[in-house]
Amino acid sequence: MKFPFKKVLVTGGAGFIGSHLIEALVAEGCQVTVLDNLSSGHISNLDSVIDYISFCRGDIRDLPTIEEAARDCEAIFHLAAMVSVPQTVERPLESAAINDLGTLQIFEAARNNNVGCAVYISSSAIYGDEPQSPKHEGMNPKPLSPYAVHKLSGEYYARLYHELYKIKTTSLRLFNVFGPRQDPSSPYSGVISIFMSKAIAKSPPTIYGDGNQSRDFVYVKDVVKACLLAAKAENTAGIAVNVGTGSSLEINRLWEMICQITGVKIKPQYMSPRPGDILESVADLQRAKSLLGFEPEYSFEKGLAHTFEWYKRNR
Ligand code: UD2
Repeated sequence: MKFPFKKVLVTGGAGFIGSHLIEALVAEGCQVTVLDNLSSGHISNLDSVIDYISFCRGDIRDLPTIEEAARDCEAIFHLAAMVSVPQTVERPLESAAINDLGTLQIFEAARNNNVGCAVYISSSAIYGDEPQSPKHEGMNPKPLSPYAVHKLSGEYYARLYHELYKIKTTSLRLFNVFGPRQDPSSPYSGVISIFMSKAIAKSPPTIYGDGNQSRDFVYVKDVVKACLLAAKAENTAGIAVNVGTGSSLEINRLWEMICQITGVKIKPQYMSPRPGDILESVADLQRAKSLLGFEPEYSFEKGLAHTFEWYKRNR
């Protein structure tokens, strides 16, 4: 099925995931407006598409700016957020203003501009440390951080905006996303981006805890595919859907694989576990498969190989 929307808005489009999504939308022939305040994204992430998009530097806390960016759009992909969980623990009010109220403003701008479709990027964080595994969408949410509370409230707004105003909203609960352009510069960056840059620099990584904790690592191109499927889907309005791979990998094994691919042999340093770190996180993909027709295309090894190529070129 051809992509049904011509003019679309992507919030947070200069970020890691957003920039990959925009490349795909441009390839689909869409006119893309990007709204990003560049607080964590980089304009250089958009180098390959900058001549084909309209870039608006602005903040989702500012409703008139969003209204302007959303004008005449048929669909919105809402990715802009304060993305670091520990940052939201330190600054819960700022997180609420961005991740909660900012999200509500996106839906409100959609309503005011008659935008018919919105894809909202949520997170597996909403499951918290619920021990049941794999995590399925019918489970009770157990948010453990302001980030998770705000992502969950975004999902509730998404559902409300479908029920009250008939906007076709879908929430995607992303598991651990990795790939080219993920920024390794903060201690709270994704573990793969940190381990890659450590391996390339030939320095030992830190593993928090015993390294037996595991994660469902999904390659960014598969996340993009899920976003496009969600925009096209007819049967996901008001619903939240997991996006992962359905398999998990232990952090110790992850470092071994990164050593293999980068050709280094370095022992990791171990430190005490991070407070609140969850032991096992893996997505149940039944809903994604049945409602979106989503099936991840990239094996972990293939995704890691592409990621390595990028970090080598851009270290
Ligand atoms: C991810 C998301 C977060 C939220 C959460 C939901 C990222 C960056 N964060 O947090 O936004 O959605 O999932 O539960 O995707 N680790 C090390 N050494 C390091 C860095 C990390 O051992 O240098 C461990 C860390 O303790 C954890 C695992 O690797 O057990 C994954 O860490 P992460 O920060 O990549 O992601 P996570 O799952 O904490």
